[in-house]
Amino acid sequence: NLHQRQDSLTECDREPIHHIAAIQNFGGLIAADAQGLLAHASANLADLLGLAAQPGPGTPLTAILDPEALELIEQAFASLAGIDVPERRFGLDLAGNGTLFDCAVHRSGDLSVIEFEPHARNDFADHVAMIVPVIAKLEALSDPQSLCETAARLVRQMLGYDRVMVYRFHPDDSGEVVAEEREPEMEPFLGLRYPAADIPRQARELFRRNRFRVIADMDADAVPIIPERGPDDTPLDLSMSMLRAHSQMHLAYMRNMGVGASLAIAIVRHDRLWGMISCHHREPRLPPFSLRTVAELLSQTFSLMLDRILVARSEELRARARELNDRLLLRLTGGLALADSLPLIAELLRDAVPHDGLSLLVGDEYRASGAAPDEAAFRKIAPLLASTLGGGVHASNRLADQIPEAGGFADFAAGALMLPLSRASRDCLVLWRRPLDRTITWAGDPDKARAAPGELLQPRASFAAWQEIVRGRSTDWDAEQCEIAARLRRTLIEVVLRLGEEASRERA
Ligand code: BLA
Repeated sequence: NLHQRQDSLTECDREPIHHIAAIQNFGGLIAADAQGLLAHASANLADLLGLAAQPGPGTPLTAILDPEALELIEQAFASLAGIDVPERRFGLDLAGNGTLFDCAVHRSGDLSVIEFEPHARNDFADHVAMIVPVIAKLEALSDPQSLCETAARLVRQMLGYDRVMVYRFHPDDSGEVVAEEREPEMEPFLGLRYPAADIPRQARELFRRNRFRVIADMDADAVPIIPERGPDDTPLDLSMSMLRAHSQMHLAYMRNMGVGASLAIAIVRHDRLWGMISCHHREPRLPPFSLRTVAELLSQTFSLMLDRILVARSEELRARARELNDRLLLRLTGGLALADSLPLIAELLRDAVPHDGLSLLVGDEYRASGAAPDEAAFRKIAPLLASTLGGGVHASNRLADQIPEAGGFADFAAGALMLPLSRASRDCLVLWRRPLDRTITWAGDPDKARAAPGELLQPRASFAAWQEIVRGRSTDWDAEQCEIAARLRRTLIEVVLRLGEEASRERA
């Protein structure tokens, strides 16, 4: 069972990635307590700042940092807004020796964390200059797909990775590459699906909070944080760090994908991960912090635009569904037989609730369209629907899990959205969806996609595993689609009731 599999915590889900006690080697980290005394530092601190020796815990920051820089850093801490976004200061002469650094500061528990990396002196103004035209290009768009495609193009123009993808999460936490820009010789990933397990639960939660990830070099040695554990015997919490070193599992996965450097930006909508912009490069790569900050701004604009487009679109769909509902009601009360209303119902649902087939059973009459079981097959399951699934709207991505008799037509009608039309009878409308493994094709050589156990860190193997999980399942019916279907059901029930009353009045 898909949901059982997802609910069972795996080893991957348990790895405490925020306590890794190491950072990537392109920057340095200082964590100080409320008294301004050093609590932790990355082992490369002396090197980066040109100090005579690595300062130990308890060293006052005033003995490490230049007073002017420290003042600016303190101002940055004072500006922290209490939200999970670091304050940034560019071009600080941290040690007062003329070497400039770009800095990000945030608080981790009681500690104040300063992260820094060499300043990108020459390109700084160029990065600022990109902002307005890039936002203007995104603002002009009005549908999600062109928003994703434009974002992929702009991010690739801006950051220059070999591959930039917009990756969209589905309700079951699996994901799909919905837009891609890549070097021509790179194998296309567009349309590929990945199982939920490729981003373990805690990594997902961390990614939702700390939305910007860069891995500069998959093969670089991480730099330890010293001491590894603080006075309370726990490692520094690196949840909001920008330099944190990454899990070896993830690095292995990326290497297996042929990725030498990556950058990932989470797209969050309604507090949930909607998707991400994921960049891959074959060689090590690190865009300067100022450029990463512009990319972050682009992704925030993307999120706002996406929300605007999706809200407008769902209002439009609902309005259209209401209108068609009214038309249906009018035709039905005007004498159209319920059983003959299937084409109108199909039109009503076409855009609002995508489906591949419909079944309608009213009294003795069965009508079907598209990928739907024939009358004999449907009549076999009809008595079981209400008894097994209850009287309300029921959504399933594999009906055969609940009703084994539905297995007979599951190769073309696997998922079902069931709308019972009366308590007493078997009348019902069912929307069908094809199984995913019949509708999605693997872009590469399918023979390479067979997973052997233990190979799951290979993306092809992982994709094959995903195909195994979804075998015989349709896409999920989302909440909005169920709501539109429920509204249609109320209309139909109203008609059934009204016709029933009229019939009994005629009899009386
Ligand atoms: C993290 N895995 C991630 C992240 C992404 C992916 C986006 C978080 C962002 C990041 O840190 O880069 C997965 N990236 C993808 C996918 C694509 C992509 C699917 O570009 C598709 C194009 N990963 C596994 C398995 C494990 C695993 C089986 O596949 C189990 C051990 C682990 N993934 C794993 C871990 C992290 C991760 C531990 C967190 C890494 C960290 O933050 O330290």
